[in-house]
Amino acid sequence: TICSSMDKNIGDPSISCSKNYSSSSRDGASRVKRVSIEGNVAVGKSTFAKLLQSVSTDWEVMQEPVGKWQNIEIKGSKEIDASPQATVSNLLEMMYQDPQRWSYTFQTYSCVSRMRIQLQPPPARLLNTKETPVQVYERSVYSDRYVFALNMFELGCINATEWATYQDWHSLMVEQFGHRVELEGIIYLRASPKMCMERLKSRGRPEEEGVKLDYLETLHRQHEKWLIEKSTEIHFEKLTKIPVLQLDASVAFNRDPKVQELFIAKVKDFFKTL
Ligand code: DCM
Ligand code: MG
Repeated sequence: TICSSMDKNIGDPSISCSKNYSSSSRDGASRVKRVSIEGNVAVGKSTFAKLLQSVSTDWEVMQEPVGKWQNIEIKGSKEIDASPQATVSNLLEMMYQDPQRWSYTFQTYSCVSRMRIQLQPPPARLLNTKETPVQVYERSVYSDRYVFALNMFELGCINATEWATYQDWHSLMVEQFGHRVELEGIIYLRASPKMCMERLKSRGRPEEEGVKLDYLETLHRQHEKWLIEKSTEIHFEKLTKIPVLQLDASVAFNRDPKVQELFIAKVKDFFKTL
């Protein structure tokens, strides 16, 4: 497989709202727009999300639950293990160390944990804002499937059986909960894989140490196919019609206030159209 040819592992190669609101708060909640920030690993989504959070209290940013993936609690079974202490395992690390073994598990858990977070109702302060309130998510259950899981399948790290099961439960989950996590817009932070590689190095997340440029290139291609070329086969009608705001993240938007202003202006205009 491509995956095994990649040096054995990629580590090496590299609410509106819940329907249960009281009617008054539901009116408020249905005004809330949902937007996800998409983009390659280390492109600067978290930095950008923090910037957005600092702009307006009418916007609520939900970070990607990476910390959860690094700390899976394993509670000892009472019969065998008398110790009450839970051990933790790092699923992100396991996935990068042995993608063939762990990609399916990782993709299952990352999507489920994200769904759990995104199903939470918007905070109360978003229900009575003057401007349009927006919940901004760092990535979505859609990039989980149409970028990461699909990529792992194409690299041979998720096999055909795993891919069939993944798609089956993913479709069911989105069909059942879809109305509560559906997006009104997508912000695509776009930069070259080389640039992402530099940022990945400088961020220095230990699990990602062995990630190779090749791998970031495959992820870049998946983003492009999904959000720009629109050639990825999508299984949810609404998703194919969602407006995408593309931002050139190759500029130093974490340091340059001029660029930040420009980005914020573009985002504000974009939110108005949703
Ligand atoms: N990740 C993944 N599959 C997903 C979502 C995330 O492999 N469905 C990985 C990529 C990064 C990390 O999790 O190593 C998230 O970091 P970042 O937000 O910078 O992309
Ligand atoms: Mg991040």
